[in-house]
Amino acid sequence: MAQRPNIIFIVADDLGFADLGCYGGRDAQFGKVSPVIDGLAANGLKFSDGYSNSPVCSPTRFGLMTARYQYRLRGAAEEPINSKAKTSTTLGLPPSHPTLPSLLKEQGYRTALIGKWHLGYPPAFGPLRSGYDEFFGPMAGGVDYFTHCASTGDHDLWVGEETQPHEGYLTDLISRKSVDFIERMSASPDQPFFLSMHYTAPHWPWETREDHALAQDIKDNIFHLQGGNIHTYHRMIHHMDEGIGWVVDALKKSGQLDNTLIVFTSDNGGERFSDNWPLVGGKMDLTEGGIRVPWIAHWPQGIAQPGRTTAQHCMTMDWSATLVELGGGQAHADYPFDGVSLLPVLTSSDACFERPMYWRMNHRSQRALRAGDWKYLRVDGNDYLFNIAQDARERANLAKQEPTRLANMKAQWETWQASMPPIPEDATISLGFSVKDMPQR
Ligand SMILES: [Ca+2]
Repeated sequence: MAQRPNIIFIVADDLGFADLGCYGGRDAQFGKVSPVIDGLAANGLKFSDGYSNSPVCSPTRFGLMTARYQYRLRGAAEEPINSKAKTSTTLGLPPSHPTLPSLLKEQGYRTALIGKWHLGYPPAFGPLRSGYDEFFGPMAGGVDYFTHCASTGDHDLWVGEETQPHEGYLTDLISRKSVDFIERMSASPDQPFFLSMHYTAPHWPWETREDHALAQDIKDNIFHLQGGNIHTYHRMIHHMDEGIGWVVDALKKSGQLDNTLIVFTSDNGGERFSDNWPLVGGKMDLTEGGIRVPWIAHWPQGIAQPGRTTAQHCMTMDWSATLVELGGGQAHADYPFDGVSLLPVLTSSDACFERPMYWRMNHRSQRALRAGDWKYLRVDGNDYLFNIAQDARERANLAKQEPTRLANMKAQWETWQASMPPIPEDATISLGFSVKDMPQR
């Protein structure tokens, strides 16, 4: 086998299904929103039916780190982990658990997380305790782009296990630190690297690179319910896209682009300014808009027939399993993967396999199963059945037309549910806003 590829795994925060041009997103007032990412898709592989492990931040990140259903870990029952976790010794990713970076590190990869962690705080938890050699970024669920303070007002930009002040717009800091990492790694090209780039963009607060003055106005409530618009939102995505362009340039310059796998996705469906067309729902929902997200892979030396789109079903933890396999590793015997490797789909242009996927949410007692063209969905005690291949918008409920199929899928979901720990009694749900702040559809 040739030299194992470098891996760069890019996660946007709350980016919706159709926010990118290559997923049908509209242009901004200033032009193309995501030309660099669109270019990666055009020269790589795009997934039409890829999902996140959860419709909310930290649960998806547990799935990403462990390659297992996040429901297996107590911390992942928080929807999402909030600031009260700061002193907790249970609400985080246990350092004893094997992770995507730790399994790659065992195979000789140099590992870094540049960007958001959101899986618990030191001293109980932290990226350096879970397989990363280096960490630069926030630990909280949301921080201001300029002050780098969390919603509590605490400064939350860390280098390793210490907070450190840095000047600048967070999206750009993440991009520049990533370029710096790539340049440093290129000094020893025989040893591959795994870089996690976890942008906070385009998550609230609604600040572009020019909006530093705004940071002072909203410092008491960075949920920023009185601000933002689609123009600001487009610009925030564009800043991230530019930064990914800097990373691609750094890879080209150091001769590493051809043998680097770049994966791009979002941690959950879009939030209030997002475009999720044609899907309904968004962050916190198990309708498609909450969980179907962009998945793009770019790897000139590895992807068969670049430029294609695949209908392969996948979710976040499948990518973790894929990357571990690609790096030559495997699951720890005590922590077998729930994720399924997608490597055949990358390296062969006609590979496609059955991949039933399960979700559950404490919020609104939601449950979902996507199996083939079909989806079983429960929200607020109501059961629905949709043919997603025909009706991704989930408006044509076929529950009455196909009662046997509904019953079978419901039973299948319940069998899966019985294999998972129950939702803990003390699990919390944190919503950033309600119908009092803005009207619901
Ligand atoms: Ca998120």
